[in-house]
Amino acid sequence: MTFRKNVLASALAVAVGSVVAGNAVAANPQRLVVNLTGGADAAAIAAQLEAAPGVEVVRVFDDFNAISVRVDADVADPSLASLAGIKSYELDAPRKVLADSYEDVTDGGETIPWGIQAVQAGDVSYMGGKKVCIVDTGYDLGHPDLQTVGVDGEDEGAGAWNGSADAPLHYHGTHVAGTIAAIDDDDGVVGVVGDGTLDLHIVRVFDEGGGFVYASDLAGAMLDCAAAGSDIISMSLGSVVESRVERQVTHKLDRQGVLLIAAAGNDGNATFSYPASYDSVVSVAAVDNDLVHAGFSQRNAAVQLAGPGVDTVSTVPRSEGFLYGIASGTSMATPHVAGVAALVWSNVPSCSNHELLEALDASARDLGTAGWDYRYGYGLVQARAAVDYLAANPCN
Ligand SMILES: [Ca+2]
Ligand SMILES: [Ca+2]
Repeated sequence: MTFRKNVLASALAVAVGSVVAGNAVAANPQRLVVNLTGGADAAAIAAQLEAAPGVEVVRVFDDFNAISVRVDADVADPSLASLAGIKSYELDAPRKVLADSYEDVTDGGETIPWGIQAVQAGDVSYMGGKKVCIVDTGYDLGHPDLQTVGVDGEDEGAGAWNGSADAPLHYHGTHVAGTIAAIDDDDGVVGVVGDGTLDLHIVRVFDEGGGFVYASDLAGAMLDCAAAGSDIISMSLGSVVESRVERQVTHKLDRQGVLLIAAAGNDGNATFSYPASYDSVVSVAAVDNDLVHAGFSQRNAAVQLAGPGVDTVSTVPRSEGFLYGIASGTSMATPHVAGVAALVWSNVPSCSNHELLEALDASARDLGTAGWDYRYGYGLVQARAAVDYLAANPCN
């Protein structure tokens, strides 16, 4: 008991004093994840925590032995750590978007962005029936180049998923969405699935500043995606600190058949970024339009596939005063892979998430040193080649 008390006391002390150094975002000092012992009654413990001064329960993860809490360390009683069923506390890790600002682009008829061509999106027809969940800054519903039907969403504490006067949209999520599904018409841009029939589920986790959220919020968002029936989750976000509950959620959803895809990170080094670097998540690196690895794109053993992520033209919210913008980041590479996954999977609906991914890996365009490497993973994702691969190697 004393040990547990000390754990909470030190966690609170760390929480109060902590600012993450360097280029990482500062951790909010007041968010923790409470890890429970196996078999503990999460709801009962959550009720006890909620009743304590200075503690607010944010989310109860019934299936994962965890509770995320907001703690006022000046008020909370460290002896709370001695509650039966509590194993440990950890700081809730920050997660941020993985692109900087964009530059506006003047619309002059329809442009097929270079990345859409590079992944062979135009060479495969979308056959319907797939839903992509975008966990991001929201979606400009009503943008002239984005779907208004087949789209729904929810707010995870950051404002309306489609924006509102008091919670306007940061550009990032709408840009990501356009890469996946901008409409193939005579105007603007086109996404990987351009026929306007892809099902989209939008979970808004970032506010209008596009700052950061907590790993437990992201874990909750992934569960929201799955509950909405999503086949694929696209996450253009991440950071360096692992999270137990986030990892467990990715493993569970992967076993349920969901394909999880996330950005490898923009720090230009070999560190692992999460959620991308969990075993159950596809980590996506960025290449430029010469198909050369982008200097900012993290290189490590977790990188699995590469996507176009430099000078990507896509949609931005109308509230920005423009319709289109150009941006770079592993944030831009990720939706190319998510879109290709949906496109290919719609042609082979009997394939599991693992079978689909094996085909995307096997059919990727090898870049850099021969075979898998830590800059490009298996290489640039290729829609046509993946469909051909699956015709020759059908799923059971
Ligand atoms: Ca268009
Ligand atoms: Ca290679």
